[in-house]
Amino acid sequence: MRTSRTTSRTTSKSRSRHSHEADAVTGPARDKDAPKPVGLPDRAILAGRATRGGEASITLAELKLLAETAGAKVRGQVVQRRGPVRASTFLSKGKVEEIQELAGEESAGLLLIDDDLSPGQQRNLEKETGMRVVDRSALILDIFARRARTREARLQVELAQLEYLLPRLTRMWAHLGRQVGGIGARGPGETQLEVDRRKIRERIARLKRDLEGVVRERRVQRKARKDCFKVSLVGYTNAGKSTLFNALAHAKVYVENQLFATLDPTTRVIASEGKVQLLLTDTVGFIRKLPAHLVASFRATLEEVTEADLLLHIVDATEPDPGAHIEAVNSVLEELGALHCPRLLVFNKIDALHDEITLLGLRARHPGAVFVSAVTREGIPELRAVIAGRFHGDGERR
Ligand SMILES: Nc1nc2c(ncn2[C@@H]2O[C@H](COP(=O)(O)OP(=O)(O)OP(=O)(O)O)[C@@H](O)[C@H]2O)c(=O)[nH]1
Ligand SMILES: [Mg+2]
Repeated sequence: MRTSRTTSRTTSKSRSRHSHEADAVTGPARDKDAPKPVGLPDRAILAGRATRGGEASITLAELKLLAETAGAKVRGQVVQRRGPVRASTFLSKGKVEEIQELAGEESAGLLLIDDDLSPGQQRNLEKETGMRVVDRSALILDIFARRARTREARLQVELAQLEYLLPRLTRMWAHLGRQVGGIGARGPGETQLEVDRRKIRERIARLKRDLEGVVRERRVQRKARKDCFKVSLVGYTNAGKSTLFNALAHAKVYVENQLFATLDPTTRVIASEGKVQLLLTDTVGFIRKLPAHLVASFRATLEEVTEADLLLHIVDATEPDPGAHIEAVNSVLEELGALHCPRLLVFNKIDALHDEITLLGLRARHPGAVFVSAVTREGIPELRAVIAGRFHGDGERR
């Protein structure tokens, strides 16, 4: 079996970006029967399985970004390229040993898995490695919990976290509850982790009721907008949706070079024709394997997307594999039941694309797409014209 093991350090850029969060990554108190942690709780080893071809390197690069966003210090990675899935631990025995060795060398106490683990696999891996094990869904949920600012976002994230936690709430979890913190354990808060399943279920029911209220409020808002032409920005996280929103709406929503900068939708009127207004909405970004619980609980927010008259699918043109991002976004849209909405592909960040051949390739492969830079505003007039064309076309049909 071929081994791929590389050690990597966080870049100075990401270090500075997350330095204020680094202290947030604290390890949980461990079950007294579990092996002692081998290293520091925020020093992480990434591990994954390659499915086809070299796919693992791309998804692991993304996992590294997620890990750094959550404040972890990535010290290395282990990839299993071949061999059957070992049901008990997801990774082979050899790979688990390799992880232990690397974790020992790097004093890493956190193991991040680039996939979703069953509760049993997670427990077994924790036992075998002596590390705290966090899977991809838990890591994404943790980042969402850090980003959630409004009541609506907090309700949605907490619901998703508790749904994720419920099947994992073994006696060990309950025992750990009092002091649990750090990546993958944030949000529900200490008190929720101390209570038993019944209480968690009650809390879930309560959150669902509260969210129904939010859904009703949003429906009322949307009813008032039913005659408007609604355009929503969708796309992979960090593609530049909010920057483009600001450019098109002369707004100032939060933009940052980080994953999931936006959680709450913002809507602005960007044009009008007689009584009909053209509304533009910016919303949460997508990613590969977005946890199903998260998609389910963000449904209220994402209804803005499913009811759009036009979806602007923003793609970062500088991505090494934009096709994979487009597919990932389409699969979330499918999950939301939004594939029926008319869509327009918009490649953004063309100012940062120094290779003419790449641009020509993208243009040839996506003949209907628009190419813009939200930063230099190149292509923005064309984009406005295309949106206006759809708006007027729609107006004539109404
Ligand atoms: N070079 C270049 N950078 C851009 C462009 N548009 C956005 N960016 C940068 O890309 C990063 C992400 O931008 P955002 O607008 O926050 O991206 P987003 O899609 O809203 O991201 P999330 O809300 O996190 O999903 C920021 O650092 C922006 O400055 C562009 O046209 N060119
Ligand atoms: Mg954004």
